[in-house]
Amino acid sequence: MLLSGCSIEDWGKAFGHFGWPGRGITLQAHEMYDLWIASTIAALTVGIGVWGLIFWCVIRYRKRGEELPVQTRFNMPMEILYTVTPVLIVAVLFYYTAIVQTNVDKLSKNPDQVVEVVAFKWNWQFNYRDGMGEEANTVASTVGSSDVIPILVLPVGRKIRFEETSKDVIHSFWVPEMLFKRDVFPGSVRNVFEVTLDGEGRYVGRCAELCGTYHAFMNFELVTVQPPQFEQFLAAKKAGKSTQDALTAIGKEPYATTTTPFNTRRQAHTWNAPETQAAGK
Ligand SMILES: [Cu+2]
Repeated sequence: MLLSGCSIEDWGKAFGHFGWPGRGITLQAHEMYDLWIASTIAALTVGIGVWGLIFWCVIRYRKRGEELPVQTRFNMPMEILYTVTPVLIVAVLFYYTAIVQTNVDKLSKNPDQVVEVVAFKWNWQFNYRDGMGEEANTVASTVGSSDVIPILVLPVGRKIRFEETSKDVIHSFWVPEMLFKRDVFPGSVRNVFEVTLDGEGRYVGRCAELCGTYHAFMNFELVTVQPPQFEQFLAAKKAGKSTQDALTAIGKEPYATTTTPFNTRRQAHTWNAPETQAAGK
C-alpha cells in the first residue's frame, strides 16, 4: 500500500535520479528514465538482500571452536533457487530494455520536422529540411562560429527527425537533457533518430566524441518553443533573417544562455601556426 503511493519519478527525485540529469525533455527520454530508475531499484533490492545474507552468515556462522561445521552439498532446492531467480531477473530486465530500446529507435513515416545535423571541426550546422533523406532540400539553416553559439530551435509536441552527417571526422550529437546521444559519421553513413520534445526551455548541447583539438568547444543550444512560435521562427528564417533576428521576432533571447563561446586562441596556441613551413620547402 505504501509503494502504491509512490511513482517512479518520486523515487528518482528522492535519490538524485541515481546520477542522471533528470527525467529528460522528450517522450523517449521519459521511457529511458523510468527504465533506469526501476532497474537501479531492482539492483539495490537484490544488493541489500545479498549484503544482508553475507553479514548474517559472517556473524551467525563465525568460528567458535575446532570442530568442523556441517558440510552442505547438492541441496537441490537451493541450487534451483539460485539458478532460476537470476534467470528471471535478467529476463524481466531484458524484456523492458528491448521494449524501451525499440521505442527510442522507432522512426515514423511522416515526421513533422526534419533537421539535418552537420558536424564539422569544430562546430555545428543545423539545416531545416523540406523532407527526408539526402535528396530533400534545406529551407533554412543555422551555423555556429567561434564567436556565436549555434542555436537549434524546435517545437514541442511534434515528431522531430534528426539526420546526421559530418564533413570530416566522427562527432557525436548530444543534448544531455534528451538522455541520448548518437554519433555523427562522415561519408555515406547517415544516422537518423526521432524524438518528441515536451519540455519548453533552453538546453546545452555538446559533441560527445573526442574529435580533435577543439572538441571541447563544440557546444550548441537547443531552444524548444510552442509550435506556433516555431512556425513564426521558421518563416522568419526562410525570409532570410538571421537566427538571432528570428529569435528576437518570437520574443526569445537571441543568444545562447546555457553556454558561451570559448576563447579558442587559435592563433596563439595553434599547432599549425601560419608561419610554419612544410618540410623541404
Ligand atoms: Cu566533435
